[in-house]
Amino acid sequence: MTFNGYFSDGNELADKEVFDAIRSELTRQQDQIELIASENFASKEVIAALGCVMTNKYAEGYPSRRYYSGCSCVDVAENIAIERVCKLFNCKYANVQPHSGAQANLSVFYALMSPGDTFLGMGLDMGGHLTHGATPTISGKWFKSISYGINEDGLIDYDNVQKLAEEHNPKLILAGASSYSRKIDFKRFREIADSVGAYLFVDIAHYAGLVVAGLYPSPMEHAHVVSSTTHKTLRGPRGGIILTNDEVLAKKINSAVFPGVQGGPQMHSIAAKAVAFGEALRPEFKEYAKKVLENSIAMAKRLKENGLDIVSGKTECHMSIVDLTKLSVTGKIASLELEEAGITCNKNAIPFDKLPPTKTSGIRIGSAAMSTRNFGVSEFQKIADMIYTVLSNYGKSGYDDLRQRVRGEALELCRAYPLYK
Ligand code: DSN
Repeated sequence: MTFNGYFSDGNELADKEVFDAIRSELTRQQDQIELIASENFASKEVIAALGCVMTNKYAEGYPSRRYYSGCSCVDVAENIAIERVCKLFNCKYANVQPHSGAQANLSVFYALMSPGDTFLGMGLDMGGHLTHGATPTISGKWFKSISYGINEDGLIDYDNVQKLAEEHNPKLILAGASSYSRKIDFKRFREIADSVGAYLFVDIAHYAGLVVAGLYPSPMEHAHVVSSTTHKTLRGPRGGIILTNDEVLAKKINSAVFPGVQGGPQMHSIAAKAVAFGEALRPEFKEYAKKVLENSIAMAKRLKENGLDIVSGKTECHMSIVDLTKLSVTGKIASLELEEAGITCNKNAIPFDKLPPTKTSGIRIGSAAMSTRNFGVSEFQKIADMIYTVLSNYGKSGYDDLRQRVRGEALELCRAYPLYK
């Protein structure tokens, strides 16, 4: 395993215990079908930048305005990252320092609200993210968070969002989701926000790569502020970004990220973000995103042909939420059994789920990672059949052999499309 590229003496890690864990993780990634909708495979170049000497550098502040000397080289990397991400999303200002999506969201709250302020976010059980107001998080504890959700058809209930906005007069409305497979109407959200004088904050963590490719609506012309992670459909290193077209808000956000929420930025990670943004600017990335969407639609369609329900009836992005209520498996069992069969995904609540979040009645599947490995429509249709075979036979006689057979098929598929070779 010498792909790291940062030192070439073949001794990347003398620490055998840790190195063995890393090597095993590489093998796991190579040999399993990865359907976790929030995961992807960053390029070797991105991983090389992540493992570089910039990890040694403190650079509190922003390019040309640092609290430490010796920042000229990391300034170059951060400026490249900012310039590239602004070009990607067609926006004027970007902060590329958030260590994660959660840190990015916390920074936006810190910039735009005070403790006790009210905001609207999509409920966790309805497809929203933890940081969109769920009670165990700062977003739900330090602010008065009001949840909106989806209707019986599994679609965002915009009339209800309008009603809640009028009733609660929020300071901010947060649009975006972790498990919602349909296009979000950002224009409508902005109209609702304007009608009550609220900020519109959009979190596109899941959809960012598709937004870049023009395959999912861009919130940039509607939102006051946009956040994202960099490692999902955008296929970069783990991390967060915050974007805006408003100069005043951009300044508030910079102060909120540092010194408000974070200390020193992780400059190796910012260098890796710059590399990933460069990759996403290339025409090949649009081709990749097109495949992600085609593959996702094909997988959902095939699952439906097999008799399973997809929440909201279809997908318009890289992910689908599969409703398992017709089968005798919970989301928890399904994700465990599929892992045994060589397919990783996660349990996921379905709208109005009767089971607790630790069990759930659904799973969430996504196409971003295996599309990076060049799986096409026929491979994704095969994966849908494999999922159905495992879940519909769970607990029946001969099940263990059948699951083993699927494991073999998964391995064969993976070996046909090598990763990091
Ligand atoms: N936990 C991520 C996801 O799986 O959607 C979001 O941060």
